[in-house]
Amino acid sequence: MIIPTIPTPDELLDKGFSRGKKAANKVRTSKIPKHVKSQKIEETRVTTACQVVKEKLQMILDRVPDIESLPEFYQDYIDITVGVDEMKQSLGGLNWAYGIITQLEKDYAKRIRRSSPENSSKLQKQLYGRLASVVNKISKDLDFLDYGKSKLRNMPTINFEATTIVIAGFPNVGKSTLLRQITDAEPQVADYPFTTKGIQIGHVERKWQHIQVIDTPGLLDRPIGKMNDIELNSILALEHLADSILFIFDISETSGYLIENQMNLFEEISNIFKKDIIVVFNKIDLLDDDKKEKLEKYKYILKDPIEISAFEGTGTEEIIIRMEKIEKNVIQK
Ligand SMILES: Nc1nc2c(ncn2[C@@H]2O[C@H](COP(=O)(O)OP(=O)(O)O)[C@@H](O)[C@H]2O)c(=O)[nH]1
Ligand SMILES: [Mg+2]
Repeated sequence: MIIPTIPTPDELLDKGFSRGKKAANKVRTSKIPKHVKSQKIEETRVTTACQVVKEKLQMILDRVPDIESLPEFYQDYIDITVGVDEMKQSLGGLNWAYGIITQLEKDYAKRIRRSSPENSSKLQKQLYGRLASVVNKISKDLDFLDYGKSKLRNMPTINFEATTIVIAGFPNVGKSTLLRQITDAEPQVADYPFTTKGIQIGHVERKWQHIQVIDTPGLLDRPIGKMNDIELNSILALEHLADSILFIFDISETSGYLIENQMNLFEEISNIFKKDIIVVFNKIDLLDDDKKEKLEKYKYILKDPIEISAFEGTGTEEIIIRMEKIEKNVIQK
């Protein structure tokens, strides 16, 4: 998400004060009748300082996207990562400051115009004090936006037109290997809550279709039953995106997980994601005859999964053919 650079209160004020001073100096050297010159100098100083601060606040308010108009996935993402309410509150703080400064500016400009030369300088100082106090009051809002900027810097870039497949399966079953095998070029690596290394998004380009495949290490590779609410929310955000889940079994069990355990995770994921699941049996290159027999039962239960070796690249074309047939979720993600 594009949040512009967020200044500290001091940076905001320094900018306002120094521009105010410059503008005032211009007035000082101009040909203005003596009896109104002091007032004009101070009025200029006051309005310039206020306007500079306001412009900066307005620029931030304009550039931060309206969270409610973002796709649901991003709203969830922002909520889990930094909190939508806190974000809105901070923006609200900036808005509040903008309004107050507008009032102060008007009020003091008027009072200075009507004042004596001596008084005009007093009023200017008073206004600067009040401006500083307003800006310092939004110090925590500016801090929060700056924190949000850093937390949201590496958000996943999602193509909402594309058919989207999310990969699940225990660690070491071959998820990354498959992603590299079927998608082209380097996958995009983006931050995602509760993933240790972030998520990876790979792309498959077919004639009329764009498919994006997402791997989420640390999220859809462990029992869901024990997760807390925030962890579950970060899974549910993926549900907005996924047109289908690709569940990978390591049928060689060399990853260290028995097929029975892998079935448990499969069932948890089927219950959470009300979607079609493409079931893949990986590492067929490592099968001995004993294993083959054990598998017959699971092949039957799972209705003929696609058998592949992600490592050797066999069987993977069938996965893509299945992906192409997925009905794209046309509801806003
Ligand atoms: N023999 C064989 N090894 C595989 C296959 N797929 C993955 N592997 C290996 O299994 C290990 C874990 O794979 P990886 O893709 O990192 O699993 P992930 O944790 O699910 O992403 C790596 O050493 C891979 O080379 C396969 O089809 N056959
Ligand atoms: Mg991996």
